[in-house]
Amino acid sequence: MQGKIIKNISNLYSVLVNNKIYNCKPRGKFRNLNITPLVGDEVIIDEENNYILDILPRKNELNRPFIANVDIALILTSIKDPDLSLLLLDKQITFLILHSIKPVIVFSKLDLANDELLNKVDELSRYYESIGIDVFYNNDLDSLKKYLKGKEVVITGQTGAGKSTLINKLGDLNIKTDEISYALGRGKHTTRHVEIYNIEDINIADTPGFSALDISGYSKEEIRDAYPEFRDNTCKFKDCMHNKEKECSVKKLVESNKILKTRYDNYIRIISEV
Ligand SMILES: Nc1nc2c(ncn2[C@@H]2O[C@H](COP(=O)(O)OP(=O)(O)OP(=O)(O)O)[C@@H](O)[C@H]2O)c(=O)[nH]1
Ligand SMILES: [Mg+2]
Ligand SMILES: [Zn+2]
Repeated sequence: MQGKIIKNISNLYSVLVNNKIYNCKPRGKFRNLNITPLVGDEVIIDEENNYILDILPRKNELNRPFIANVDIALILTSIKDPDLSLLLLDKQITFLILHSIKPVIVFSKLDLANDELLNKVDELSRYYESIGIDVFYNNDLDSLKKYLKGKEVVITGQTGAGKSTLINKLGDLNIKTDEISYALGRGKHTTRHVEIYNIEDINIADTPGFSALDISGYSKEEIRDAYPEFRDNTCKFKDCMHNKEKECSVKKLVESNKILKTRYDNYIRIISEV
């Protein structure tokens, strides 16, 4: 039988087949091949013995969070508690583009911000939209729901940003959410597994949050090419890294505020980390 993995807790996978759930373990061959089934995978199961026998080819996959076959990733970005981190946002955007998944920003916790911060977020929204990344606010549920219609969605982002809260509101669900704890200065992770929820015709996966993202395994050039605003440059050198080069049209656009300074600074930081 063919079905879709909708939940994973340690080595147990919930596979949905015709509205019925089978809790399956992967066959030993996957471990030998070093393949891990992912939530979102289409799989063939042995429903008598509760085994995953095969995984169908994936459209795309992510390892942070672990998920396969998604159209869109909502990057939940709180602007306060936890504080807005543009580095984490830009890293996630780059990471998703490198994995052929459409990044969409959803800002949360606008109710906790003062006017100055709200103006800043407004400016950021306009910039990100200008480079082709759609932006929503987590209190605009109607627009978001319309936008996500018929899509396979994963919700990703910082711990405590409000991922589970948003899914609860979209679907009138009751996933566990919690106050973030600042004990030891680290947020507490409330969601600990990946699970897909079906809300009308939207499939949306909740995932555990994180507070840092490591984009290793990619070259500096790949990261450069994942910056949409660098693509139509008129730099002197075709392979310009927009970094140490003297004549660089991208750096000029940063100086004249046509390219957001924080986006550029985060680019330099990301390529220095890989
Ligand atoms: N003021 C305010 N609080 C919010 C908002 N969205 C979520 N919260 C609160 O933020 C806290 C964390 O929300 P969660 O939904 O658990 O966050 P999460 O992103 O799922 O966190 P992890 O599962 O740990 O990754 C909860 O106390 C929520 O009630 C918002 O827009 N405004
Ligand atoms: Mg959560
Ligand atoms: Zn350049």
